[in-house]
Amino acid sequence: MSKITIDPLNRVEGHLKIEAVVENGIVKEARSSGTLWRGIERILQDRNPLDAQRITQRICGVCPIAHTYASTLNLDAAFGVADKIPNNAKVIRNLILGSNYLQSHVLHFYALAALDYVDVTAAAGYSGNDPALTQVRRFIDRGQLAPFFPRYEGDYRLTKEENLLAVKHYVQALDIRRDCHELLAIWGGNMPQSVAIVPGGVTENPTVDKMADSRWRLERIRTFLSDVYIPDVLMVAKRYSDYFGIGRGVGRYLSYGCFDQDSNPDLTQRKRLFGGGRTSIDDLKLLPLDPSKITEDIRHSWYKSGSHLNPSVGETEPDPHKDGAYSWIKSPRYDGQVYEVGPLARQLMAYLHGYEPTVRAVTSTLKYFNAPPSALASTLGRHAARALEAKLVADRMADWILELKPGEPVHTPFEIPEESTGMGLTEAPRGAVGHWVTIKNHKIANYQAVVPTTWNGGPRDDKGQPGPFEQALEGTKVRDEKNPFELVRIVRSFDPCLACAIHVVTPKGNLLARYVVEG
Ligand code: NFE
Ligand code: MG
Repeated sequence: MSKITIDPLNRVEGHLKIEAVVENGIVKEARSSGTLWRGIERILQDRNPLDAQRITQRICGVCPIAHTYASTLNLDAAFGVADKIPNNAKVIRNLILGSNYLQSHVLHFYALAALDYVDVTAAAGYSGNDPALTQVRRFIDRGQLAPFFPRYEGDYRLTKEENLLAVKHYVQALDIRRDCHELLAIWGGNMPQSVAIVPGGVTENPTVDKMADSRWRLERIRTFLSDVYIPDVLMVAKRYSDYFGIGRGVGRYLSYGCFDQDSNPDLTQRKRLFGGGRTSIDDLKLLPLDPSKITEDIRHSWYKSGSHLNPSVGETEPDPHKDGAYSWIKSPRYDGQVYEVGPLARQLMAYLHGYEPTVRAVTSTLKYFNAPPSALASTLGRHAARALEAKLVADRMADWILELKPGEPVHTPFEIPEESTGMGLTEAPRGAVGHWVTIKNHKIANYQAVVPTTWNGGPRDDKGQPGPFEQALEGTKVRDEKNPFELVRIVRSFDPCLACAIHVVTPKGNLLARYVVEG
């Protein structure tokens, strides 16, 4: 028996530790641990409720829009304007969230995950005239190998030509991400930390100029998604097709649904582009979602708050020396059961709701790989779902832009009530995100956020059931314990973000950097 420790696991957005106990080459027990604390919920106490929209975005620079959207749905409900959002505002909110999805999915595949499959050293000695490959070759020649190294060795399977193509696309993806941010900024003002999505609507008015500007930027992104991102995922999937059978995990999926299409104040009934619900990969039946059944366990987390509480009455009391705890992440559960969230969960739900483009995409992908639906519950299934979703979102965004009506309202005024409660459920790029607020004396009395990486990366719950990362790792065959490719590929397929799940502190007060401002 031996133990593999991978710490930090992430390429960017660190502080996730994975420990795996391996016996006879198989992972017998895995532990997922968030190693730094997040205190956003406590920071929000006693503040003006409107601060939630600004402060919760600071949870993360990758998905701040998911937090501005969830906090705003939360405040729309608490302020009594959830059913009064003008159509223009609904569309602009969706365009901002959609742009954030696109940059996040492209970032994940190229910058965070693809290097587990692509051998960048193929660019060493490159003598052709492609500028991107020449640039990478210069980095390699100078020995400037980050972010490509350190890495695990021994399982790179693409041909030299395929590797070169993927490295070229890695560089191209950086430009496409900038396009996504610029597209977002047309409607959201800036990225990260947009100020445009506010309770009652948005702060940006549609104009013909902005609509035209968005359309041509979006077209460039759509071309990249169709001609580069999806073919690259298929190329990797062909060479590593055994990963359709690796990293299955819990096999139960949950999504709140996202991209609002009407203003039903009951978010579980609101019409959304991708409908919400729950399902299991084994029977693929669409099950309803009742948010009162969501709880967070803390038996193995460094908190002394009550356990198994619904987030509407959730608590965040740290206890850094607690016996038996091994993570700062809590363990969200639905009706006591473990669920995976993310693009795969969303697209399974969209499939079950009968969303035609998803049905077509899923059917043709399974046919292409001659695979049964159960193959989707896997490392490659998560990558495929994310890439397909990016295209489906971008396609709809092209239509949404044309639904905007310059000159029509974008906002409904509100007053902050003395007492109220709210709940905001939507989907971040990485999965289900929920914010809950209690307002007393016009101020925030309690605020709770339960985010995708809390669902996926949490530790064992009060009953000892392992979280989704842990379940996906347990039972995995590790070929070479010094190069545990299988484990990093599995966890990275979820696209973990630890800043979202918990927030950064420097417990010893270390000096990180000193800045001198001159002038
Ligand atoms: Ni920091 Fe986030 C997303 C949210 S993940 S990226 O997507 O909410 O936990
Ligand atoms: Mg929380």
